[in-house]
Amino acid sequence: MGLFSTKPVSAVINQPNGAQELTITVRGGYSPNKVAVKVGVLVRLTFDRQEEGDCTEYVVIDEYGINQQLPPFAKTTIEFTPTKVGTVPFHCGMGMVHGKIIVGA
Ligand SMILES: [Cu+2]
Repeated sequence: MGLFSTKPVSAVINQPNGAQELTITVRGGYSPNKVAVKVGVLVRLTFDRQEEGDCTEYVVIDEYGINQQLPPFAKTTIEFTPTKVGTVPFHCGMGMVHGKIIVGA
């Protein structure tokens, strides 16, 4: 576990072009690891992966069928539109590091 994995952080997302956009740093965890979004609006998350190795090579959002490879030292963007209010967990391919997307009305 790394530098960013201990303290939960909430983040407000900007909405340029009608989308909810945020960059999440990936280095020993996700920073921020708690993200607040609105239901029914496109979410565009850019994972800025600042490390290599197996742990964070994939990011998985089971609820939206996302299992995305994150090349080391590169930015990778995923998109989905949350369809219901609640908490959507995401995690690395091994289920070792975790984050949450809090979907609100
Ligand atoms: Cu892992």
